[in-house]
Amino acid sequence: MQLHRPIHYLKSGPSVIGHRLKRSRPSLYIKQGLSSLSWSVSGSLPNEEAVRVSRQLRQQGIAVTSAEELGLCRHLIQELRKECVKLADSPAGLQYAEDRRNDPALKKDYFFRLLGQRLIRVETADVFNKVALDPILLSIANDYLGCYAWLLRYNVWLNLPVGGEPKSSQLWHRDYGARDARENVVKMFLLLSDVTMETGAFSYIPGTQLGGWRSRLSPKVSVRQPDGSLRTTDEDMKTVISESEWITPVGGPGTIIFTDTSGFHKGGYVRTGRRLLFKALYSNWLCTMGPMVLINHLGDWDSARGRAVRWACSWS
Ligand SMILES: O=C(O)CCC(=O)C(=O)O
Repeated sequence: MQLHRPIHYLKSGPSVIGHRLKRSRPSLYIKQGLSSLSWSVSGSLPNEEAVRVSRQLRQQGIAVTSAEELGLCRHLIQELRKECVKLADSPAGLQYAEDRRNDPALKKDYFFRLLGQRLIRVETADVFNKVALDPILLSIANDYLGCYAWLLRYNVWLNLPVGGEPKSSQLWHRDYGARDARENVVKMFLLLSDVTMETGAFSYIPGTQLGGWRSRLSPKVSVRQPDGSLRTTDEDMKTVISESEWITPVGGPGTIIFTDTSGFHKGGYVRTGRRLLFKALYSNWLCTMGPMVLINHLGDWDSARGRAVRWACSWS
């Protein structure tokens, strides 16, 4: 994939684990090279829908599908939903999941990470890591990234209405992390509630991912956050690209969005109700956003699932 120099929205993020690891573990360069070679020799997509999704992701930076269309295990997805709803309905869970940053300008009071805000240390296979490491989902990330990708993050997201104007990730932005040709990310959002415009749908400007045909889109910076990150309001985005071209997937539980968030995106502004989803982040590199999951052990499960799962956990 031909990548342009990142534009100003993609400036370096804060120093986090991934950045430190990158400097301290040169063997990761070798690992990454081997993973690309290995995928190019032995990687493949399991079905037609996965092929379509990967192709569309490459063209647009976003592709929408469903657990059913991709042929994911129905029982696993039902179990995931049950566990996530249980977490979202628990007052103690909400307290655990709250963003505890002190800075009111950065704190996301509308957003809860129900598996916690800290590094997740995996000692056993559970429904969350089984979904994040599902071979069909992994194959799409691998195909897009052109290697056996690393699973760097997963969590359960709950968004609630708090009123006021959209802020932070509810405004248009690009993610840190994809700073050069070596660092690409792809996120997978598996919706677990009915998601509409009212309940915080994700939006994306197609083609704005690194390497995309609109990668140089440069709307006005409407907000400069205290941490230096940049945001654009809907009004300013409309001046460079018509709203009719924005992609805002809506859908019920089981809807899946794959997206490269180096492109312009926003979401999670809930007017009424709530949004519940499962998110996983895959990368071909320890991107500057940093890993938030450390997989130590999955019991017998990982060896049974094969090469892609072993690679996905292999950075840690
Ligand atoms: O909550 C959303 O839909 C937006 C998510 C987002 O900004 C991100 O994943 O980088």
